[in-house]
Amino acid sequence: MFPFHFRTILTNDTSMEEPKSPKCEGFNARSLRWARAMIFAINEINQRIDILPRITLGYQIFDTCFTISKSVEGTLSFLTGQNETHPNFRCSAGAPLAAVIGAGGSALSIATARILGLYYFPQVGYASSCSVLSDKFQFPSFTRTIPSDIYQSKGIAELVTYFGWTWVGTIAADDDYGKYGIKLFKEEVEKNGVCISFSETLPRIYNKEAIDKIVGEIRKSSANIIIIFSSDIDLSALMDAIAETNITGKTYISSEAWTTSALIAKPSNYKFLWGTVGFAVRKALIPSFENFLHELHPENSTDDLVYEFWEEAFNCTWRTNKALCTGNENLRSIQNTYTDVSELRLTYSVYKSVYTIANALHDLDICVNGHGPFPNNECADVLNFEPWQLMYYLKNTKFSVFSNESLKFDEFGDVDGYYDILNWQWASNESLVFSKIGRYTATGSGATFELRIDNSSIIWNTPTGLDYSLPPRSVCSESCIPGTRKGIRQGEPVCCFDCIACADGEITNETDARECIACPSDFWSNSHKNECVLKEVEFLATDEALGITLVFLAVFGASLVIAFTVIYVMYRETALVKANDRSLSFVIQISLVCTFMTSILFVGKPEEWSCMARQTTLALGFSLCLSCILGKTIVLMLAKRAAKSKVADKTKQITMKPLYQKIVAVIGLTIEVGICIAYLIIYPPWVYKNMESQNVKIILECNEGSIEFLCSMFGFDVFLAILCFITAFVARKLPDNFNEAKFITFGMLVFFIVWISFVPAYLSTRGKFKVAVEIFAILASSFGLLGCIFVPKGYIILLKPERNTEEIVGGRQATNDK
Ligand code: TCR
Repeated sequence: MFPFHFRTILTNDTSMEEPKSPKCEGFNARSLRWARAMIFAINEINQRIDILPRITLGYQIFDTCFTISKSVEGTLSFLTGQNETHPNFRCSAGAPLAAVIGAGGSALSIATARILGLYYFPQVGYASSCSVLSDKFQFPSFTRTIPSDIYQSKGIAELVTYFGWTWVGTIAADDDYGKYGIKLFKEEVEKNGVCISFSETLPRIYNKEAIDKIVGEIRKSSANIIIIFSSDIDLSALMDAIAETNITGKTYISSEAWTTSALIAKPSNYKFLWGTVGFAVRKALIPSFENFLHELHPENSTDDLVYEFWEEAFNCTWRTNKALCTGNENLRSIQNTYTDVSELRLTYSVYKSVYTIANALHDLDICVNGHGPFPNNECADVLNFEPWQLMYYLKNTKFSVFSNESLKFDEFGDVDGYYDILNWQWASNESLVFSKIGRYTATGSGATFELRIDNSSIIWNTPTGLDYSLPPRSVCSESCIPGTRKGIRQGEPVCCFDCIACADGEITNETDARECIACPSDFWSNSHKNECVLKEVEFLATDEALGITLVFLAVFGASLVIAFTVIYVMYRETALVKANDRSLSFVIQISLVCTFMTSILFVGKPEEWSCMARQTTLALGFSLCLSCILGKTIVLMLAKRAAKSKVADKTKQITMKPLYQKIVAVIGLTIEVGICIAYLIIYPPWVYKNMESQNVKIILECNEGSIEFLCSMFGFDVFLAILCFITAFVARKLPDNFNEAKFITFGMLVFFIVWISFVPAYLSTRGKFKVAVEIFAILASSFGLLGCIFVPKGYIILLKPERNTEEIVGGRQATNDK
């Protein structure tokens, strides 16, 4: 059974007369070649002495018109041996019927196989590749010489994955071949994360609107790869429409049925179909087949079909007078689909079908009675056998054609998958050639497969049309680089997504990541968000400019204090030094050195010990300093009172003075030491990695432990300072040559101003600058005290020695005494 025509002519059915078999139209020269291949193979077998030596094979050819009803009709008339309702499995000449070859497309084979299956009548398909035909429950007597589409669909899916296309369109013919082929393809490809942009079905009967809709879909879609599963006959209308609308830059992936079809690969389609990649079944050179094709001539044939072909081929007619066919036309002088033997693929499949049946028959013929497979070890008779008996041999036959391909059928009546992968390339003469660029082989329903592609031999039809060697891209969204993640687009396929940059502190280190990963707590994302980098540890280091400056200032301050000590020691016998309790001044100097030096403890990497030491030594230093000053000011204040009340008790005062001062200093220091010890024992400060306040950095700082203790510690200092201030303020107006109280008042004011402004500055800075602010405050207040208490005295001692006399310095005491 061969589709010599494309379609039946639609007739208006009336139920008033007996139904007639419809007529067919649209001559298909390709299938004439197939039929000729069958005849050629049968002739060949009849001449061979190694296959069926005593038997002559015959044939009967039916035209299916590419229509189910016509195929069924052919099957019935074949089985009944003309117009009888009951099959007698004899042909019109009385010889037994062996098998059916056909019926072309899958839809037709499915229909006929259902009837033939009833009788278990052997059927060998040469073009019916649909996967459902492997179902031996439904089609028990069907075998085929073309591989099942399971292989082809998987192969195309493999190809799509191979080239990284994730966004493709599909077009299927509206028959079993197209629908099942695309279904299998989709199933396969979706496993690999490929998305289908559009999925269209070709209309069975020409329908302009449906075709236009598909064309619109192709044009609209961003998919550059379109997979078409259809026979050439169904596809040609769409291809003509595409040729008219000039859609270029798309690459079509063709199924076996149209890969090498002259109906599609025609010059008007070249400019948008070049670059097509397609699957094709095995090809062969059949020796002397070309000559056999040329032998076809109306004179030595009684068949109408040959006359029709002649008219078609030479564009003449046998009936009217215009352009009459003469019979002298020569087939060798023309080039058409029929005479073209360059791509004998399905033709070869037909050829193999004939050989399959002949070999099965041969096996049946050579059966030795008593060793046969049937009950009682009987054999079947070649001249009179039952269909199921041949079926037995057909299933088990195994042979080789042209010695390079051995044929055997699996339990489903299928052969192994073998496909050439062809690429439509421009030839030098402006035509297209089908160039082999690889192959796909598979067995066991595609469980094992091999895809081989020679990338360099492919000519691609890319949308940009620039580099023919570069495979086109067909993706909905370009993949997301590390540092970004896929963001789903609501209501769109998974292949369409946005790339969203990771948030700070999160990274992705692979392409197409679904989620960003948060960095571990010590780490932070780099600027590209593709790596977690160790957070920078921040503290006020000794080797940076700020740290060095502060340390320098601290050392400078301390040396200044020491310089004053030296001066005091050198001038210890002078009036000014003697007048101000020497030992107390010395203690104040020590405490100032101490506060200057504690600021160094704030610089550098915080350690457990430095955290504990820094605040306490600072507080101790200040309390020592302030309580000494307080001692002084209290004495000054008392002196003033005495001066005022004029109740002078010289001896009492002179003896009370140093003692008073020292007691006050010792009390102040003792209280502060007590607080400090309690602080360090109960709730000491510790080193703390601050990760919260700044994301990119870890701030290494001292956590002060108990705020209460800290406050009471400094609170006591403040208390001392206030007392100093008040007492000094009261004593400031003492008529004195050298008015110490005035300077102390002034120094306390500086102290307050510095520490009051310290609070907001400290609270509003972060990181290492917080520490720097504190150091500034320490240095400023220490310099303030130094400046107000010692500098004026130093000035007099060094630069105004004439005022450093007993009379002038002691004027106060003189006044007091008076
Ligand atoms: N299987 C198709 C029909 C078909 C065909 C072809 C038709 C195949 N190859 C080549 C014309 C030319 C493959 C089917 O329907 O199963």
